[in-house]
Amino acid sequence: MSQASNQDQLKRDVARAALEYITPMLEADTIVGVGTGSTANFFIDMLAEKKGLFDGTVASSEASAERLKRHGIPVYDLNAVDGIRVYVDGADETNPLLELIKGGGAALTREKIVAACSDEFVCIADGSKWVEVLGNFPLPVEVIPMARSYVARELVKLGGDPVYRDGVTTDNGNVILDVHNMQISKPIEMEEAINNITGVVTNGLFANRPADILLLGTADGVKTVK
Ligand code: ABF
Repeated sequence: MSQASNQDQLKRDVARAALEYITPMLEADTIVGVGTGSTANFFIDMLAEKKGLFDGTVASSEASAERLKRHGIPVYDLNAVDGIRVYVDGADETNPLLELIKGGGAALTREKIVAACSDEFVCIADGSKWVEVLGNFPLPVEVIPMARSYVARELVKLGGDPVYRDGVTTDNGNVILDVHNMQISKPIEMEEAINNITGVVTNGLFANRPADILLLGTADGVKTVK
C-alpha cells in the first residue's frame, strides 16, 4: 500500500473507533459536535449510519456542515442547542498531554468554540500527528485582517516566524498567519500569550482545553490515550 493510502486507512480506523466510542451516548436528544478535515470527513460518512438515533450535530465549518447535510444529518446553529455531548475532530499535532495544534484547515476558531461547549472532546488522528513537543507543524493564528502586520511583528517577538496564508479567508472573514519554527514547550502559556495580542481572534493551540481522549491510528491498531 502507498504511504498516502496507508495513512487514509489509519484515518478510517480512528473514525470507526470514534463512532464505536460515541454510540452508547447517542440518544434522541444527543447533539454531536463534528470537526473538519479529512479524518473528520471519514467520521461524518460513518456517522450517517447512525442517522435517526440522535438529535443532530453542530459543525465546526461550513464544509463539514455541507457534508453532514448531504447525508441528511441535521445540523444546528450552536445558539440553538443547550450543549454538545461529545465533539469528534482531528488535529495537526498532539503531544502526550493531548494538547493539540489545530487549524491547518483554517477552521480553528469554530473548532475551539465547539470544543469549549462540549462535555467531551474525542480527538482522532493517524500516528503521524504524535509529537513529544508541539511546533513542528506551523501554528495557525486567525487574525482580524487590518491587524495582520501588527500581529505578525508581535509573533516574531514571541520567537516565531509568521507566514501569511495567501488567498485564504476563514469562515469568519479573517486571515491566517502560520507561525513557523516554534518549539512550544509550554503550550498553555503560549496559547495565552498569543491570545493576548490585540487583533488575534484565536490561535490553534488547544492546551487550555485539550482533548479528553485521543484515538491514535498506528500500524499496530488504534491506541486509546487519555
Ligand atoms: C481539523 O482538520 C484541524 O484542526 C486540523 O487542522 C485538520 C486535520 O486534518 P486532517 O484530518 O485532514 O489531517 O481537524
